[in-house]
Amino acid sequence: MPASDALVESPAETYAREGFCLRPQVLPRELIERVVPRMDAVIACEYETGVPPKSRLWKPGDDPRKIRKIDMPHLCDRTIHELISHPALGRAAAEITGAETIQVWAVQMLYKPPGGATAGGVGWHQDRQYWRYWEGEVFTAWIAVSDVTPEAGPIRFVPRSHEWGEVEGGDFFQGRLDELRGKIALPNGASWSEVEGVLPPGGVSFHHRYTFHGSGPNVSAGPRRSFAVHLRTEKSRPVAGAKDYFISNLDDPTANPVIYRA
Ligand SMILES: O=C(O)CCC(=O)C(=O)O
Repeated sequence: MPASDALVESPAETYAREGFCLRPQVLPRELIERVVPRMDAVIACEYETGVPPKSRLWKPGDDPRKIRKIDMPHLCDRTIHELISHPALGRAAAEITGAETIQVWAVQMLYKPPGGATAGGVGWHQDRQYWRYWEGEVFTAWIAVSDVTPEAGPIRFVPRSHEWGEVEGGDFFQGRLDELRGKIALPNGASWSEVEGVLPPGGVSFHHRYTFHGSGPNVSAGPRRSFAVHLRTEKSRPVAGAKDYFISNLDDPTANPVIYRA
């Protein structure tokens, strides 16, 4: 091996150390281009399959400055399903975790309108705080559908925060990031820094369930379009006795496709 190759870190090493990694080229551009109008259809409550999403925080007529968060949009639309179950996503997820099996267990469509409103932001949080019904290896792949520049309100990751365990104070729904940051009590010796997940269309970031992340308003000229795809490996299981929609359908390949097997 040439000496220079030994210095190049793998995405798996970055993910393990920092709690996140960025993969700028994962999904085909032609698929991304086909997904854009399908997102608009779902936002407009037009469901190709006739099946509505599990839930939606925004509907036509609501405040246009607010983020559109729609859960399980792949139930509504075949092209969105093709995207979130694409084998390249499964391979990239397996590469960073070393997993034998990768399964999708939840999807959020996130459309952040331009205009820079605070209501478009996502507050600092750890995904784990919302996932009480899982134990073991569950994590997130975030797919950029638009060009996610620094102006578009990219995700901001706090490097190495996945080593802190669970920390009180996070809130996805509180978009005033500076205010929220003051309420998060860091463990002794921990320090807070932020890295922006800037990605082109078709790029993907992966983050650990304990990694603190959030995102500010979109001050670019167009919408920030993305999907947060929540994944599990064979090293995860529903908590015994827990009940939740997201662990009730794991044998259903439409809702919860397996996207990688070694
Ligand atoms: O899209 C964002 O800005 C945040 C998404 C998020 O919280 C997640 O993917 O877990």
